[in-house]
Amino acid sequence: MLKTNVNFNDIRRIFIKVRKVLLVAHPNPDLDCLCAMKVIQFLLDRYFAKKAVLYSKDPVNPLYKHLFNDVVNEVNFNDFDCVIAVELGSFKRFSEVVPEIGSKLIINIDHHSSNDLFGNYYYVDVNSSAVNEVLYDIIKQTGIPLDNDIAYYLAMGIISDTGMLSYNNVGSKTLLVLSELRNYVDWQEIFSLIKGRSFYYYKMLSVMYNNLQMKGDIVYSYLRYNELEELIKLGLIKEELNNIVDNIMYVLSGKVFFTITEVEPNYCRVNLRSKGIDVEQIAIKFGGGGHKRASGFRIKKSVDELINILINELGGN
Ligand SMILES: [Mn+2]
Repeated sequence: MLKTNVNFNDIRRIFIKVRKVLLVAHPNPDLDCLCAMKVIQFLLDRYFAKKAVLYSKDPVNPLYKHLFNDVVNEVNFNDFDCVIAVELGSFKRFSEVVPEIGSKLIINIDHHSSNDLFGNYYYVDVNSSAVNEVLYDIIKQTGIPLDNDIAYYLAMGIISDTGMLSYNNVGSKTLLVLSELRNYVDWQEIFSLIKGRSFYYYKMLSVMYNNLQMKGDIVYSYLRYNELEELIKLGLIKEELNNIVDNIMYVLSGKVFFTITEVEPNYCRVNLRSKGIDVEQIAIKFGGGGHKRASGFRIKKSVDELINILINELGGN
C-alpha cells in the first residue's frame, strides 16, 4: 500500500523550489538507507542543480565506508531549508536526529509499515522491498532517465534489503525493477560488495561453528568475550557481527535459531531467527524488537545464563 500526500508533479515542483537540502539517515544506517541517500543526491545534482549534503548521526559501517565518503557526522542544521528523512520511521526518531527543525520543509521517504507519516510531505510505500524500490518508482514516474550511477545504488539497496533476494519481501515488481537495473550494473560486483567481509570474519565463523549446538529444533551458537576480543584485536570489524545468526539459519532440522555475542564481559547481543514462530515477542520482552521471524536484543547477562533463558523461552525444556 502506498501512503502519500504528494503526486509526481509536486515532487518536481518541490525539488525546483528548495535551496539547500540535507539528507538524513536513520541511526546505524544500513546499505538500503545509504544507497537511497546517494540516489537522491544524484537526482538533485544532475536534474535540479542542487548540491545535497548527506548526514548520518552514527558512523558509516567501515565495510562500506569507501562508497559513502561524503556522508558527514556533523552539520549546521540552520544551513538548510529542506530535510529529506530516509527510513526515519517516526517524528520522534526524526527529531532525535534533527534537533533544530525550525521552518524547514520536511520530506519523509520510507517503505516500513510502522512509519507514522510525519513531515510536510511523505511518500511511504509499504509494498516495496526497499526504499530504493520506492525511489525507482519516483524516478520513473517523474520521467527522469536512469543512468549507471543511479542504477548502481538502486540495485545495491534493493539486493541488500532483500537478503540478496532471499526474503519474502521480494515481490514480482522487485524482480521487474531489478531486471531493468541489471542492464546498467556489474551484477557480480554488487554481490561482492554486499557479501565482502574481512579475513577475520571467516576466522570468527570457525569459532562460531565450533560452538554450534542443537536442542530439539533450536539451533544456536555463541561467541564468548575472550574469543571475540582476540579476533577484534587482529582485525575483525565489530559491524561484521551484526547478522551472524544468518550463517546458521539454514540448518535443515532447525526451526528457531539464535546467536549470543558477548560484546563486553557479561553484556551480550542476542539475534533470533525463525522459520515460523514469533521471535519478535521474545525480543520485546527483553527490551529489543524486530520482526516476527528476525529480531534481537542486548542484555546484561552471562552467555550461559542467556542460553538457559532462551531455551526456556523457546520451549526447548
Ligand atoms: Mn530499507
